[in-house]
Amino acid sequence: MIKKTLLAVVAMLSVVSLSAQKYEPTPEILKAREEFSDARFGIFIHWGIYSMFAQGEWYLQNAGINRDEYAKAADAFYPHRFNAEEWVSAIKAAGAKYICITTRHHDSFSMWDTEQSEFNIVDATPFGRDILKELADECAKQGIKLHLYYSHADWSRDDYPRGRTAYWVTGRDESKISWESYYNFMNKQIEELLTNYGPIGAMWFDGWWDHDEDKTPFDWQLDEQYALVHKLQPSCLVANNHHQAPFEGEDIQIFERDLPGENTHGLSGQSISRLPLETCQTMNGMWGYKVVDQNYKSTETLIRYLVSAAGKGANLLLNVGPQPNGELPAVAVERLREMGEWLAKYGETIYGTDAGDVKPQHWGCTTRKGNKLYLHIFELEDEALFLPLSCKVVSAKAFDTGAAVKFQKVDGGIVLKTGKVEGVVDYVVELTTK
Ligand code: FHN
Repeated sequence: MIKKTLLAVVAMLSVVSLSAQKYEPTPEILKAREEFSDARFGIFIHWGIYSMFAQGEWYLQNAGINRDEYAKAADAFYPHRFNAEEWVSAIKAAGAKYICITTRHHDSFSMWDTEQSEFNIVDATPFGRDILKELADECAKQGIKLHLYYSHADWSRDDYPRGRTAYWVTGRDESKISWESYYNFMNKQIEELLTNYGPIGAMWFDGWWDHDEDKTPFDWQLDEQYALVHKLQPSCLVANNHHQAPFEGEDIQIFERDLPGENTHGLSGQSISRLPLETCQTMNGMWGYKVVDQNYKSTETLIRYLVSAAGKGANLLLNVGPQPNGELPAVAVERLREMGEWLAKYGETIYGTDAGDVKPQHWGCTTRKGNKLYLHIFELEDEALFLPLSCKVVSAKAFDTGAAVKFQKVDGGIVLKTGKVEGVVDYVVELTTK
């Protein structure tokens, strides 16, 4: 009896020490993290059969309908205007450096030719094309990185252990719930994604929160899954949108609809780690295509959001929800083009920068690259600006015209004689420092 208890304790301790094992990122991962941070701007794509209902990607759960009735949309999904070349060109023109696409969202529909389920774009639709393959090939051709969104939560499969969402979705056979089967299914899908689609920049998981209110903690067996990702592609970063501070084994910290340190949407506000940071944000109000949502943010707002993310040392992953016909909405394409025009001029002050020496202020924010400190002034009522700085400022000039900007050294920093700033998207002043 004593022997048995001792063995159980030893077994328990080894489980604890295994799961508590510290993740040591490899040199490949460290390099990939750096490249990721340097990119500063990516485009998120939420696309699936939910676009057919045109009510956003949560339609199945929000309507609380029968999963088999919902699945019939697949048989009519024929996005004949999908053109990977057009998508990638529009995204590149925006100045974005990577694309993150939903390979399988919570509704369970897979957007690639998976062997693990018939409910996928090749087998279940008359379209029959592997859009992920087309996109991956085009990304490789145009030299832009591809990241893959993958949902942990699932609202259609019988074997998925029910979480706190999709309670009202009917048609699922509760007697078939099996974590083992579901976990195996996910890992086989991940293996396909990381084997058949070329180099993948990051796996972007989402849905952990479906079990965040369980009485007994739900074990997603993430350690093993993250190890699988790194084994299949040693440079592939792991991100998980669990709305918590990062877990062991993750390479990116995600914030949703809020910049790091802010929490206006109730999904962020978690402590900020030293990992590369990324904020995902919608261009209108929803992730998946929603016909009534034409409330697109202005180009000025989007540019300032990108700049503000950079000012906090974070990337912006800006979402576009393609239409059911496969096109990106025209307004979204226009916003992308205008952001690209701005970045073509001011990209130097965004890409490859770190958060600047002065933390975000009511007037704007700062970014830094080497000995250049960039002030991004959105609006300033006063004629001059006090900057608390510990470094020495050698010169100051307007970034776009090169005209010198006068400044005066004072206790604890400098006073920059900018004049009032109004009616511009972002007045950038470049300081050379020592
Ligand atoms: O439920 C999803 C939602 O549909 C969307 O994919 C966003 C993107 O960050 N993440 C989840 C909510 O946290």
